[in-house]
Amino acid sequence: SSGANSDSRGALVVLEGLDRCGKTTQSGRLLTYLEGLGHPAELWRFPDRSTSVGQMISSYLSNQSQLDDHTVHLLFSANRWEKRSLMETKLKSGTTLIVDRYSYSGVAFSSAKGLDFEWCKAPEIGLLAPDVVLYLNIPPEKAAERGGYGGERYEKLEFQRKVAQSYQNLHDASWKIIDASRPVEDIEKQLQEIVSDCIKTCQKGKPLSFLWS
Ligand code: T5A
Ligand code: NA
Repeated sequence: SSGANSDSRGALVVLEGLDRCGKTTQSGRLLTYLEGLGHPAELWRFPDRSTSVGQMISSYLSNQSQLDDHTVHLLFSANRWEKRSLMETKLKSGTTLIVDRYSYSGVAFSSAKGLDFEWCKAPEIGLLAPDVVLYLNIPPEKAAERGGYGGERYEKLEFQRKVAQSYQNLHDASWKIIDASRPVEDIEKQLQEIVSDCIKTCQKGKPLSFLWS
């Protein structure tokens, strides 16, 4: 059989990790892979800098504006909420979404600044839960060597060390820890296998679930 049934849907695949861990490189390759298989897929990223909320975030990240830590946390969350219904529509229509950063980034980066962990999680409650989180695990020192950090606000080694610790408190059953220090092609192959399995499960009618499940 095709494995598809009336509850068949696309998979919500999230890539997470420190700045420069290779998320963008790997999301692009995953999209190409799925397109090659003829599977409907789209590449999304957060922050989505194209919306008006996203533009406020972008200006903050590039140090062109200052915002209170709580305020920017809620903007990152609002930026996911404004895409939530489209996300659900796409998944239900059978499209797999490859998402570069999601709620885990929101909590990891804000709590690394010292904000309360549970307070950081609260505004994410009710967003769609990923079917799989691909955590690209890399030592902060090694990420910092890659092409050099640009000028963005969080691209500092000391801060990235704290973010790595925050991420450790966010693992759940949907996480796969990927060794991201390996060559691009090795990581790419491992991700293809994980995502193919994940898509099959969703095509068989695995229900959508919600954060923080
Ligand atoms: N943020 C985000 C929050 O605080 N709260 C939130 O809710 C969200 C969603 C912007 C910032 O916002 C924060 C987190 C971020 O600090 P962003 O725009 O996604 O987020 O910025 P970055 O994640 O920093 O994007 P980068 O482009 O820096 O990192 P990537 O995408 O992880 O890495 P990539 O693929 O661009 O690769 C980086 C370099 O390494 C090389 C690449 O060629 C490139 O030069 N590379 C490798 N080299 C060797 N071996 C490999 N396996 C390699 N893979 C890639
Ligand atoms: Na990126």
